[in-house]
Amino acid sequence: MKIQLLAKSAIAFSAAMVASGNAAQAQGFPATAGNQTTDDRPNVLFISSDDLCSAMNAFGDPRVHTPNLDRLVQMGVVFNRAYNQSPLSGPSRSSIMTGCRPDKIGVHDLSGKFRYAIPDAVTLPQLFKNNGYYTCRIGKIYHAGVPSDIGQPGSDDPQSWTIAYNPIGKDRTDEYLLKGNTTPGTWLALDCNDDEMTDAISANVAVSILRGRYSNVGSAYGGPARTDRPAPKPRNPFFLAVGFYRPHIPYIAPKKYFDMYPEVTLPENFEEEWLTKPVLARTGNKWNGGLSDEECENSMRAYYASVTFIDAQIGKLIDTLEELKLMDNTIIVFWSDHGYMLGDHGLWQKQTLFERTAHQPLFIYAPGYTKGNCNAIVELIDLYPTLAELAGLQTPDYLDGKSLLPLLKDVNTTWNYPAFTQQARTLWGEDEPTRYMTFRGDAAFTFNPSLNDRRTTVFGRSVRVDRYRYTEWDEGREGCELYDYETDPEEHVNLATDKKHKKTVEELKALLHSSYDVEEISRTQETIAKNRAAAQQSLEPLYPRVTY
Ligand SMILES: [Ca+2]
Repeated sequence: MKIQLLAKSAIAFSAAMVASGNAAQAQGFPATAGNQTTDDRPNVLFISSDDLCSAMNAFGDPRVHTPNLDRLVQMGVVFNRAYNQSPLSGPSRSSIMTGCRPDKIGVHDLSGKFRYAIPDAVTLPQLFKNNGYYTCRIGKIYHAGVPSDIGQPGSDDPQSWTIAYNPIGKDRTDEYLLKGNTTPGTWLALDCNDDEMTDAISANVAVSILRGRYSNVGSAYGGPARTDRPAPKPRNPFFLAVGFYRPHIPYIAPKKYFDMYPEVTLPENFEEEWLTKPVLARTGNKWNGGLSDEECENSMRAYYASVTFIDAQIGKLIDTLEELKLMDNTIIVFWSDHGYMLGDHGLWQKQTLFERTAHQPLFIYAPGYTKGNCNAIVELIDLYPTLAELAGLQTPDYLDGKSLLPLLKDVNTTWNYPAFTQQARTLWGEDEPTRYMTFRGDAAFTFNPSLNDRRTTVFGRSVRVDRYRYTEWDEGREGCELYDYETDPEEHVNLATDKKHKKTVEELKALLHSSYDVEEISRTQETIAKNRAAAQQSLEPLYPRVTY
């Protein structure tokens, strides 16, 4: 399916809006425990990390130290098989925050905006804000270029927040010291304290906001904290979104975190396996970017160091919830926008439809609900209805996800849903080289897709079920993939053309095709073109870009 961007007629998108201000009472929460607001509805601490795969102890990989996440996952539900809807920041984050698949909101690249498809969308934090919550963003929640948008709002959605902060730290200002290559990833071990780093500043801002809301912090004129009287209770609960920028490239962390990883091991791979996979399944035309094992190991070490650095910042947030006695009425969510290739299949970074990037960590702690490991297949679009139901908020009727509350009550409850993930590829001619080009005969594609009127964009679409993953590139015209995780957990053997799996391929093909409607997608693109033109004044730019 090729995307055509020129609008011929306007097709209105039907989006029923949420009823605001009529929130039902939250379910499942102890009524009086902890340091509550005068409003008994639960708080939400919404923590995200950028480009974080599940390579860490808390999510089953003991090679990477995560003592604070280890502590957290003892309290709630770890979703072992959670999948994103597109392994690229812009589409994935737009999908998570609107609760819609990328096709419905027409966001497939880094410049897409969901409000072009659904101008009156009510985002997840906006739903909470509309229902009386204090909603706050710190750092990267919607798409922001890293590192270019650190300190900037990026593609933020101001309607979502009561207030937003854009921290900037030494990692941004010392980038001139970077080492390594863009692929697999530039890196830097900084001789600095955590608190000089952007993500540590984000955590510190969050801590200050929480203490400001729940502690007796003293007068505005420098007087001492009034420990002789109880802290005032805020009138409304919070939805606090703390979006960390790391471990996204450049992999930067204080040196002490690098020292924790004197040795790393690259995955065992077989270059010949590329011969069995469609060309569009890859994001490069050179195995490991043509780099030596030592260069790849340096990047892997830096990635691991960045993950452990992020873990330390998460520790500050948990400590503060405990200090302020907020654990009994605060939901904690931890997610990443997608996974990450660390040399798997000779590839690095994202924008593939292999398990390593379609999958990412997901953790939910909800007081009064269960804890443990959940093996059900879930999607990141499920977060929106889940959090809304936990807080007793009525959702818009156009959401694509489903509430995970049954799994938060019983991780083993019957759950038989597939997960769908897609990735756009914009094709280029040989006469227009880009540094991310991957040749395939007389054409090539860019690492970052770019939907425009001059180039053709095609999709890879993938469905994950209990045992298999089935993927089509350009609806099969550019190849198909089938992996059997029971016999081949690392996806070395593509079984799509194996006659013994013909019936499985047919079933999964039908399931995959049922997940999207080409005509509806085309209508959405027409709506986007119309709304983009009509809303030029109000939607662009959301913020002027600041030059330091
Ligand atoms: Ca990302």
